Amino acid sequence: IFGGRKSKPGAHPWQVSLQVRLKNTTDDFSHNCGGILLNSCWVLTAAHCMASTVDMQVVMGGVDLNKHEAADQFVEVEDYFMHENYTETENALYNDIALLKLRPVSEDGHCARETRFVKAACLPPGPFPDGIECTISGYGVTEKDEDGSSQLLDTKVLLINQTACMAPNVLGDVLDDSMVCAGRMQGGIDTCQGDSGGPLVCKQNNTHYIYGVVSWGDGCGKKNKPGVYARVTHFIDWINEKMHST
Ligand code: 4AZ
Repeated sequence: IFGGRKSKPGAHPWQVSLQVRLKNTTDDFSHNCGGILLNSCWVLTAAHCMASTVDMQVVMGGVDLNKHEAADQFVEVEDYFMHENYTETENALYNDIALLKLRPVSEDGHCARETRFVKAACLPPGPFPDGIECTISGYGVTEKDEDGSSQLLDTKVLLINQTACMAPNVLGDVLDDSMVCAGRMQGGIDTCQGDSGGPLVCKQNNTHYIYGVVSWGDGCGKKNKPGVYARVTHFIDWINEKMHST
């Protein structure tokens, strides 16, 4: 996160850290991407986070990846679904969305346990207006640290009109309707590498909705280069179909 501040415990209870097991270790994991808790056993993330597949765990509840915190929960990934039309080109990532099915931790079938620090985000009921303020959060690269932040950081961005974002001096016509832009045209406030898969959350009627999944950009925090997010409203049917399939 560029232009962020340390998140307060419990401020983003749907934020997860998607971690990959380091080679030849039994329980050494390293943060790879963000993710968003949709319910006890399902996490939404970016398809491009699934390149190094299988051996993954999800960590949630805490605000510092380097500390053992009472609120921490660790859950293994049982299965994953990448969008069938996920495409990487030189200029953009299309349909950059994936679902992780978590492994139940107990007899009653629950995976994540709901607490003050771990809570699902809602899927949006429909499109939200351009210009509204939404929140991004993550453990990714900052303006000060290219290794990312062990502390969860957050900041506020604006939803940017699709036509405005497709202007030649902004991101151009590589965008499609699987994407939504958010950021600050003046620069300095943005998601970056390591935030991918994490949340763009907008509050409407006192409810937090997951409006975007951190996907890609032209660098981080650059003037006239807002971040690009997988547009969750475009994928509601796909998400429900996968979650109800198994
Ligand atoms: C990345 O490399 C990445 N500024 C994620 C988000 C943005 C840029 C790059 C948006 O994963």
